[in-house]
Amino acid sequence: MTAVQHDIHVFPVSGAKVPAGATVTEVAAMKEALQAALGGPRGANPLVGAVILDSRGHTIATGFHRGAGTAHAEADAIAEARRRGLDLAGTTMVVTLEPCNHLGRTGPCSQAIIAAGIARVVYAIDDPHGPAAGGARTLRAAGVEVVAGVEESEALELNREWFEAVASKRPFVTLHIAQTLDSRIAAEDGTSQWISSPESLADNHGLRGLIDAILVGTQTVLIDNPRLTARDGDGHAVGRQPLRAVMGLRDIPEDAAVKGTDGNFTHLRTREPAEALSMLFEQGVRHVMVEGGARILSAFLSAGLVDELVVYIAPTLLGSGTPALQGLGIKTLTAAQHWDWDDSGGGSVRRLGRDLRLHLKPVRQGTDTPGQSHARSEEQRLSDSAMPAAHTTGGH
Ligand code: AOF
Ligand code: ZN
Repeated sequence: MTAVQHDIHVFPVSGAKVPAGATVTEVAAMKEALQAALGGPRGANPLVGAVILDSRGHTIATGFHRGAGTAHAEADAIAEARRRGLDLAGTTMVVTLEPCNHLGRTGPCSQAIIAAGIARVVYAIDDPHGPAAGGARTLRAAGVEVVAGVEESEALELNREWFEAVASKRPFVTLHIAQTLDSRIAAEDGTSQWISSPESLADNHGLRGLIDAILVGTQTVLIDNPRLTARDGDGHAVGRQPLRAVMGLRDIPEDAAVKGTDGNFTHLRTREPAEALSMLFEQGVRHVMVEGGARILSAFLSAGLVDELVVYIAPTLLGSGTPALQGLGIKTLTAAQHWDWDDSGGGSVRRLGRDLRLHLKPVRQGTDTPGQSHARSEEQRLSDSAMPAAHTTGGH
């Protein structure tokens, strides 16, 4: 933790001119904003929180980003203030990310801040995403006072996986597992519907509405023939539909349900997670949900290419059948993969009907929890010839 508890501090990070340091009140507001950010889901966009302070330093509005396609945190906070009939002239916006400068699906936040008459912006970390970056410059040019770098390491930690995905030009990866208490995803005879409760299925279909693509292996298509659409409780396809992606070398039957009729389908002829991700990135995918089967889940985990884990556990035992994972090339406990509870996007542990929903993020090397890199060592890889190919050296 940083020791900023008193006095005036300056945190220059952008190399740009810093007009003043942040006050103790603003640092406290930044902690509030970081907390508010956790209300949103992870994915194509970072978690972002914003707090507006009046001239006496009192919080008058709080906002956060609810995922790609929805209002940005700054706009959300401004809208809340407007709903309450507040005048924002002369106020301070404290936000966990540099306000965006682009007209994306929403925005640009820099213009919304200027238009609202906000006098001062305190933010935590620069936006690394080329098209959106540059908000600080625009704000300063319009005469808004800007302070950058407040609680910067906390803001980096908040979105560590997102920053890494942006830097390596690959989609953010959510891995989804629906399993029994004893980690089976299908019974001995191959039956797998319906392990999860209707509440878990609804939750998963909600996630499908937020992502850009959903990915399974050819094996899953050949055995389960899934549709991979986002559906409501009645089974009707609803909302924005993710790209349906299947990876693997085998051909996909003409009549496979996943092909659909809307053209929103792609076959990635590779067994390598890193290659599949770069193919998806080239097709514009910024958030992919990997749904299975066991080989694909294991290959992504082995490669250290999972940013977020969502596990639905049904209180059901099978005792035999298909295990959720096929082996991660781990031979000894010290080589185990460690995961952290992720409090964002609905929390780390939740009951959904009869099921439990667990939400986790990777433990990083160099963080304070004991853990190993999630990427497999060359030695592990060579000693495990049964694994599907996973040749990336990237990872956590
Ligand atoms: C902000 N505030 O709350 C977020 C920002 O597709 P769009 O229009 O939502 O833009 C997404 C990009 O905007 C994202 O990659 C990141 O650079 C920035 N996210 N910016 O000012 C926010 N979520
Ligand atoms: Zn924005």
